[in-house]
Amino acid sequence: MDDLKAKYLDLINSAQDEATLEELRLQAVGKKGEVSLQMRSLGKMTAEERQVAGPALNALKNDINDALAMKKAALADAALNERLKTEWLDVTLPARDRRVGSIHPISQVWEEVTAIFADLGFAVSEGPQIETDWYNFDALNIPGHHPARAEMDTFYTHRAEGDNRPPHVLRTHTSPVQIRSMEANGAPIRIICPGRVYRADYDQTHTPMFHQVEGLCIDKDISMANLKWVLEQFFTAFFGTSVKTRFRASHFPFTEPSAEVDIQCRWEDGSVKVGEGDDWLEVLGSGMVHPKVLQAGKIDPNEYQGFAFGIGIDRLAMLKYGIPDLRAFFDSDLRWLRHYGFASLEVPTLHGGLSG
Ligand code: 2NL
Repeated sequence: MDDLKAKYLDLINSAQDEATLEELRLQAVGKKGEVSLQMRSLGKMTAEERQVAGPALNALKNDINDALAMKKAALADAALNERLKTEWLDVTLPARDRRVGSIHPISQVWEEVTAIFADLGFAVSEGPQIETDWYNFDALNIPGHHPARAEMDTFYTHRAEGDNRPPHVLRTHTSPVQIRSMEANGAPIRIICPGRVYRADYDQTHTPMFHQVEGLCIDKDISMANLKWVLEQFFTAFFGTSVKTRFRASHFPFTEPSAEVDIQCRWEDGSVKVGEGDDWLEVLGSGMVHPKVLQAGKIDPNEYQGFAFGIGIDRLAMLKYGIPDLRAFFDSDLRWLRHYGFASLEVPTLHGGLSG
């Protein structure tokens, strides 16, 4: 028994893995193991011999089982220490850099313009991009023979033979939203309508889809003076510097009188600086809403009058952020977007100078 004990404790001690330990367990104390065979021989012994050999064999079995358990725990410990040596992780390292998207300059300027007019008390109104020709043209005093209605400038939706619904167009301005607002809410009104508009035109300075923000202010005592003040407030907030405006007499079917508005600027090495110098840059159209347009919106022109204006958002973005090519806005070129885009947390605020 001492030989058996010495042999197995030695083998167990030098085992290098769990599989070897299991083999040793079977060899020693398994059903057909050496210790078990010895136990079977107890039956052939005399009662006195058995009284000595029985407890001794049991003790041997326990010693071997204890040694197996201890060695197993030691092997597991060693394996864990080995893993801890190779698999450690420095949780204090900074996180990996990840590419994040950016805000398109048009979205940025859209938000800036909205924030400024909201501060001036204008609500934001939006509407459908597919309109009937009544909302897009007739309600705005643009008659059937007007060149703006010609097929070449306007996208008309396809109509099947026998379709007797009114013709539908992709809106060519956001004015229909204002007509809908007049109809739905009546006067007084103080809204801006930013949105996508469509015209069949494509060259250096025109894309078939672009962005416009129109404004409408109607009440019992509104004049061109209010228009001029609002626009000067707007440009000064938008460009972050005081900007002079110049009104030039013009003509639109939906306003009377009408004015085109220029802002003060200076040209320098082929690029333009707004708010300094004594050149002028045309940026918007405006006027007093035509009585026929008020009537189309179910507002009594004898009781109410107001001003309206329209500005191109894309054009404003080019001016403010020095973007030279209009068409690049819609190329979805990632290098361009990363260069001209804004971080998503650069939320426009009035106190933050709007540009972030
Ligand atoms: C331009 C011209 C303008 C308006 C838009 C408007 C809307 C209603 C009634 C009257 Cl509902 N007018 N909008 C007025 C004058 C000019 O835009 O050249 N924009 C870039």
